Amino acid sequence: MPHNHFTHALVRYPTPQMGAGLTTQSLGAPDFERALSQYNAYLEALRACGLAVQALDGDAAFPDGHFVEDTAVIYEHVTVITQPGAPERLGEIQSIGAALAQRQPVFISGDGRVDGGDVLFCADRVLIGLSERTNLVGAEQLRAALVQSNSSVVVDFVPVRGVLHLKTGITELAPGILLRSPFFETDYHFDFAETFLLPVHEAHGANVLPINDALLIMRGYPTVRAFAQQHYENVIELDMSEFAKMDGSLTCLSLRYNG
Ligand code: CIR
Repeated sequence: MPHNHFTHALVRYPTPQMGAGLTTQSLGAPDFERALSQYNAYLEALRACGLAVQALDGDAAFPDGHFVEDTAVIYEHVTVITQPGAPERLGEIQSIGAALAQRQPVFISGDGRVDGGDVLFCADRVLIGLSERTNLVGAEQLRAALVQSNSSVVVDFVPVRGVLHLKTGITELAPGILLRSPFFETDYHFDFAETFLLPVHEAHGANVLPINDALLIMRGYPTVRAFAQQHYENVIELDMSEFAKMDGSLTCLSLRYNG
């Protein structure tokens, strides 16, 4: 099964409290009504890609709770519930664990910390970013779970500096083609793929989301759109401005998996 083939997505609605979430940006407070309409367009795009979308209600106690990607990692038959690196977000995992209970998840535990935004599935390997949110203990626990599911999987650790998560800094546009933010610094060499370095004003556009035969990209990044159109007939452009104010992008708003 190709690594970007999915049948299901788990999401959680944002709440009017979303502006109280964590952010490193100085872009002002998100407009909730606009965020909701951007979010609904995102869900529509997931459905247009053929995914059955399970949407959980938002929980005002967790203003970052709609960034569900950080709370779990789903790879082939293994589901790992994380321990997000930001203490404010630890409580988000309860409801995600319950929603994924039928997949018999395993859990990052003890001192381990992992944000799913640091986990990038590429065509021939899995990259786990070591960031301010994901530590070595967590990355090793996650690698062990992935290897237990598939003993031939290649898992590399990637030091992450200059951006919040690995996938803020780099994503795989198509097999063997990576898009990289100029702010992302690392000692890891992505020599297994061709890497396109985006201009500074398009840095945030590095987060793209391939699903089945389509590629989701964010609106406002013409270089990204041009690359995307070279490789996909079906490019879906989405306005994510209100989520970007809170360090969010495309991948963070859903957990994709095969049901
Ligand atoms: C946070 O700082 O945790 C949220 N405001 C943004 C999380 C974005 N997650 C992601 O890109 N995977």
